[in-house]
Amino acid sequence: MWSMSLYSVKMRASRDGAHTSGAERIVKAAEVADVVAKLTQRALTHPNGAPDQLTVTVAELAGEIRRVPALRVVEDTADFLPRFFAEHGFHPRALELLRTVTGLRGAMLIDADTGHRLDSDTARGVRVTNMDHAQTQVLPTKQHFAEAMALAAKVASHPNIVAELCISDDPDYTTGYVAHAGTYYRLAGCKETGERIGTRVFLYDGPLEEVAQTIDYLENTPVLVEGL
Ligand code: WAQ
Ligand code: MG
Repeated sequence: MWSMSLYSVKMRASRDGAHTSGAERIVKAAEVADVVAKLTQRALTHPNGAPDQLTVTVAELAGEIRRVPALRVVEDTADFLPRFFAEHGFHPRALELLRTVTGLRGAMLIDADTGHRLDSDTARGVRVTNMDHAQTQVLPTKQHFAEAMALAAKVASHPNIVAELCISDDPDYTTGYVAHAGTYYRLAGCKETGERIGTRVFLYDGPLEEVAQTIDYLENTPVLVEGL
Protein backbone atom coordinates (compact mmCIF):
# COMPACT_ATOMS: atom_id res chain seq x y z
CA MET A 1 0.00 0.00 0.00
CA TRP A 2 1.24 3.49 -0.86
CA SER A 3 0.91 6.14 1.78
CA MET A 4 1.92 9.77 1.51
CA SER A 5 4.78 10.98 3.70
CA LEU A 6 4.02 13.62 6.27
CA TYR A 7 6.57 15.97 7.81
CA SER A 8 6.70 17.59 11.19
CA VAL A 9 7.85 21.22 11.08
CA LYS A 10 8.92 22.94 14.31
CA MET A 11 9.90 26.56 14.74
CA ARG A 12 11.49 28.13 17.81
CA ALA A 13 12.75 31.65 18.23
CA SER A 14 14.44 33.42 21.11
CA ARG A 15 16.33 36.55 22.05
CA ASP A 16 19.05 36.51 24.71
CA GLY A 17 17.94 32.97 25.47
CA ALA A 18 14.34 34.00 26.19
CA HIS A 19 11.56 32.40 24.13
CA THR A 20 9.82 34.81 21.73
CA SER A 21 7.76 32.47 19.51
CA GLY A 22 7.33 28.90 18.36
CA ALA A 23 5.03 26.76 16.23
CA GLU A 24 4.33 23.13 15.33
CA ARG A 25 2.87 21.74 12.12
CA ILE A 26 2.40 18.39 10.38
CA VAL A 27 2.13 18.83 6.62
CA LYS A 28 2.56 17.07 3.29
CA ALA A 29 5.85 17.29 1.39
CA ALA A 30 4.36 19.79 -1.07
CA GLU A 31 3.59 22.21 1.80
CA VAL A 32 6.91 21.99 3.67
CA ALA A 33 8.78 24.81 1.92
CA ASP A 34 5.83 27.20 2.23
CA VAL A 35 5.37 26.38 5.94
CA VAL A 36 9.09 26.84 6.64
CA ALA A 37 9.03 30.25 4.92
CA LYS A 38 5.87 31.40 6.70
CA LEU A 39 6.99 30.28 10.16
CA THR A 40 10.36 31.96 9.62
CA GLN A 41 8.63 35.20 8.66
CA ARG A 42 6.30 34.88 11.64
CA ALA A 43 9.21 34.56 14.04
CA LEU A 44 11.03 37.54 12.53
CA THR A 45 8.00 39.81 12.85
CA HIS A 46 6.65 38.54 16.17
CA PRO A 47 5.23 41.14 18.62
CA ASN A 48 7.43 39.66 21.38
CA GLY A 49 10.40 41.05 19.42
CA ALA A 50 12.78 39.97 16.68
CA PRO A 51 14.78 36.86 17.63
CA ASP A 52 18.56 36.52 17.67
CA GLN A 53 18.22 32.73 17.33
CA LEU A 54 15.73 31.03 15.03
CA THR A 55 15.52 27.29 14.45
CA VAL A 56 13.22 25.50 12.03
CA THR A 57 13.36 21.70 12.06
CA VAL A 58 11.79 19.40 9.48
CA ALA A 59 11.49 15.66 10.07
CA GLU A 60 9.69 12.97 8.13
CA LEU A 61 7.17 11.07 10.23
CA ALA A 62 7.25 7.31 9.80
CA GLY A 63 4.27 4.99 10.06
CA GLU A 64 0.64 5.44 11.02
CA ILE A 65 -0.19 8.66 12.83
CA ARG A 66 -2.53 8.60 15.81
CA ARG A 67 -5.79 10.51 15.28
CA VAL A 68 -7.71 12.15 18.11
CA PRO A 69 -11.00 14.10 18.10
CA ALA A 70 -11.18 17.88 18.31
CA LEU A 71 -12.58 19.39 21.49
CA ARG A 72 -16.04 20.96 21.51
CA VAL A 73 -15.94 24.75 21.94
CA VAL A 74 -17.86 26.77 24.55
CA GLU A 75 -17.52 30.57 24.77
CA ASP A 76 -17.09 32.07 28.25
CA THR A 77 -15.08 34.76 30.05
CA ALA A 78 -12.11 34.90 32.42
CA ASP A 79 -14.27 34.67 35.54
CA PHE A 80 -14.83 31.02 34.55
CA LEU A 81 -11.36 30.25 35.98
CA PRO A 82 -11.96 30.69 39.74
CA ARG A 83 -15.35 28.95 39.43
CA PHE A 84 -13.71 26.05 37.58
CA PHE A 85 -11.04 25.67 40.27
CA ALA A 86 -13.56 25.80 43.09
CA GLU A 87 -15.85 23.30 41.41
CA HIS A 88 -13.14 20.69 40.77
CA GLY A 89 -10.97 21.30 43.83
CA PHE A 90 -7.79 21.76 41.80
CA HIS A 91 -4.95 23.28 43.80
CA PRO A 92 -5.12 27.11 43.62
CA ARG A 93 -1.34 27.30 43.10
CA ALA A 94 -1.95 26.27 39.47
CA LEU A 95 -4.13 29.32 38.88
CA GLU A 96 -1.57 31.57 40.54
CA LEU A 97 1.16 30.17 38.25
CA LEU A 98 -1.03 30.76 35.19
CA ARG A 99 -1.35 34.41 36.09
CA THR A 100 2.24 35.10 37.14
CA VAL A 101 4.68 32.95 35.17
CA THR A 102 5.75 33.86 31.63
CA GLY A 103 8.70 33.40 29.27
CA LEU A 104 8.63 29.60 29.11
CA ARG A 105 8.69 27.96 25.74
CA GLY A 106 6.61 25.07 27.04
CA ALA A 107 3.98 24.40 29.69
CA MET A 108 4.25 23.78 33.42
CA LEU A 109 3.12 20.29 34.43
CA ILE A 110 1.40 20.76 37.78
CA ASP A 111 -0.02 18.14 40.14
CA ALA A 112 -3.75 18.93 40.28
CA ASP A 113 -4.00 17.98 43.98
CA THR A 114 -0.79 19.39 45.48
CA GLY A 115 0.05 22.25 43.11
CA HIS A 116 3.62 20.90 42.85
CA ARG A 117 5.50 21.26 39.62
CA LEU A 118 6.31 17.86 38.07
CA ASP A 119 8.41 18.75 35.01
CA SER A 120 12.10 18.94 35.74
CA ASP A 121 13.41 21.59 33.34
CA THR A 122 11.70 24.50 35.03
CA ALA A 123 13.10 27.13 32.67
CA ARG A 124 11.72 25.34 29.61
CA GLY A 125 8.53 23.51 30.52
CA VAL A 126 6.95 20.71 28.49
CA ARG A 127 6.90 21.62 24.80
CA VAL A 128 4.10 19.82 22.95
CA THR A 129 5.14 19.09 19.38
CA ASN A 130 4.19 16.84 16.49
CA MET A 131 0.54 17.77 16.18
CA ASP A 132 -1.72 19.49 13.68
CA HIS A 133 -5.21 19.36 12.29
CA ALA A 134 -5.78 16.47 9.89
CA GLN A 135 -7.14 19.08 7.45
CA THR A 136 -4.20 21.46 7.32
CA GLN A 137 -4.37 25.11 6.35
CA VAL A 138 -1.21 27.05 5.63
CA LEU A 139 -1.86 30.73 6.23
CA PRO A 140 0.62 33.61 6.47
CA THR A 141 -0.27 34.69 10.01
CA LYS A 142 -0.57 32.93 13.32
CA GLN A 143 -3.96 31.25 13.76
CA HIS A 144 -4.28 31.52 17.53
CA PHE A 145 -7.54 29.63 17.84
CA ALA A 146 -6.82 26.84 15.33
CA GLU A 147 -3.30 26.24 16.63
CA ALA A 148 -4.51 26.18 20.23
CA MET A 149 -7.29 23.75 19.30
CA ALA A 150 -4.74 21.33 17.81
CA LEU A 151 -2.45 21.54 20.83
CA ALA A 152 -5.32 21.26 23.32
CA ALA A 153 -6.80 18.20 21.61
CA LYS A 154 -3.45 16.41 21.72
CA VAL A 155 -2.88 17.31 25.37
CA ALA A 156 -6.44 16.29 26.30
CA SER A 157 -5.96 12.92 24.61
CA HIS A 158 -3.59 11.82 27.38
CA PRO A 159 -5.56 10.24 30.25
CA ASN A 160 -3.23 11.69 32.93
CA ILE A 161 -3.92 15.31 31.98
CA VAL A 162 -7.15 16.37 33.65
CA ALA A 163 -7.15 19.96 32.37
CA GLU A 164 -5.12 22.54 30.46
CA LEU A 165 -5.05 26.27 31.18
CA CYS A 166 -3.68 28.82 28.71
CA ILE A 167 -3.12 32.53 28.36
CA SER A 168 -1.19 33.68 25.28
CA ASP A 169 2.06 35.52 25.88
CA ASP A 170 1.40 37.55 22.73
CA PRO A 171 0.90 41.05 24.17
CA ASP A 172 -2.37 41.87 22.41
CA TYR A 173 -4.02 38.44 22.41
CA THR A 174 -6.25 38.47 25.48
CA THR A 175 -8.45 35.39 24.90
CA GLY A 176 -7.31 32.33 26.85
CA TYR A 177 -8.82 28.92 27.39
CA VAL A 178 -9.39 25.99 29.68
CA ALA A 179 -9.63 22.50 28.19
CA HIS A 180 -11.40 19.95 30.37
CA ALA A 181 -13.36 16.73 29.78
CA GLY A 182 -13.61 17.13 26.02
CA THR A 183 -14.54 20.82 26.07
CA TYR A 184 -12.48 23.88 25.16
CA TYR A 185 -13.77 26.87 27.13
CA ARG A 186 -12.71 30.01 25.26
CA LEU A 187 -12.25 32.72 27.86
CA ALA A 188 -12.43 36.36 26.78
CA GLY A 189 -10.51 38.93 28.81
CA CYS A 190 -7.82 36.77 30.45
CA LYS A 191 -5.43 39.72 30.57
CA GLU A 192 -5.27 43.41 29.79
CA THR A 193 -4.16 44.34 26.27
CA GLY A 194 -0.36 44.66 26.30
CA GLU A 195 0.01 42.92 29.66
CA ARG A 196 3.26 40.92 29.82
CA ILE A 197 1.88 37.62 31.07
CA GLY A 198 1.00 34.37 29.34
CA THR A 199 1.83 30.72 29.83
CA ARG A 200 0.34 27.23 29.86
CA VAL A 201 -0.43 24.87 32.73
CA PHE A 202 -1.18 21.16 32.33
CA LEU A 203 -2.93 19.75 35.39
CA TYR A 204 -1.69 16.24 36.08
CA ASP A 205 -3.89 13.63 37.73
CA GLY A 206 -2.29 10.21 37.42
CA PRO A 207 0.38 7.94 38.88
CA LEU A 208 3.65 9.80 39.55
CA GLU A 209 5.55 6.88 37.95
CA GLU A 210 3.88 7.87 34.66
CA VAL A 211 5.05 11.50 34.55
CA ALA A 212 8.02 10.74 32.28
CA GLN A 213 5.97 8.74 29.77
CA THR A 214 3.25 11.39 29.78
CA ILE A 215 5.82 14.07 28.92
CA ASP A 216 7.27 11.82 26.23
CA TYR A 217 3.82 11.42 24.65
CA LEU A 218 3.19 15.17 24.70
CA GLU A 219 6.60 16.02 23.28
CA ASN A 220 7.10 13.28 20.74
CA THR A 221 4.09 11.23 19.62
CA PRO A 222 2.69 12.52 16.30
CA VAL A 223 -1.04 13.25 16.50
CA LEU A 224 -3.54 14.56 13.95
CA VAL A 225 -6.75 16.17 15.16
CA GLU A 226 -9.98 15.23 13.39
CA GLY A 227 -12.84 17.71 12.97
CA LEU A 228 -12.86 21.36 14.09
N1 WAQ B 1 3.74 23.29 24.08
C1 WAQ B 1 3.65 23.68 25.36
N2 WAQ B 1 3.50 24.95 25.73
C2 WAQ B 1 3.44 25.87 24.76
C3 WAQ B 1 3.51 25.54 23.39
C4 WAQ B 1 3.67 24.17 23.06
N3 WAQ B 1 3.79 23.77 21.81
N4 WAQ B 1 3.42 26.67 22.67
C5 WAQ B 1 3.28 27.67 23.56
N5 WAQ B 1 3.30 27.19 24.83
C6 WAQ B 1 3.22 27.93 26.07
C7 WAQ B 1 4.40 28.84 26.29
O1 WAQ B 1 4.64 28.95 27.67
C8 WAQ B 1 3.92 30.15 25.74
O2 WAQ B 1 4.56 31.22 26.38
C9 WAQ B 1 2.45 30.11 26.11
O3 WAQ B 1 2.07 28.74 26.02
C10 WAQ B 1 1.59 30.93 25.21
O4 WAQ B 1 1.84 30.53 23.88
O5 WAQ B 1 -9.49 30.29 21.54
O6 WAQ B 1 -1.31 31.91 21.25
O7 WAQ B 1 1.52 30.59 21.42
O8 WAQ B 1 -8.85 32.24 20.78
O9 WAQ B 1 1.31 32.73 22.82
C11 WAQ B 1 -5.14 30.79 22.70
C12 WAQ B 1 -6.31 30.88 21.76
C13 WAQ B 1 -3.88 31.19 22.00
C14 WAQ B 1 -7.54 31.22 22.51
C15 WAQ B 1 -2.73 30.81 22.85
O10 WAQ B 1 -0.39 30.89 23.02
C16 WAQ B 1 -8.72 31.26 21.54
C17 WAQ B 1 -1.42 31.26 22.27
P1 WAQ B 1 1.12 31.26 22.70
MG1 MG C 1 3.18 33.53 22.13
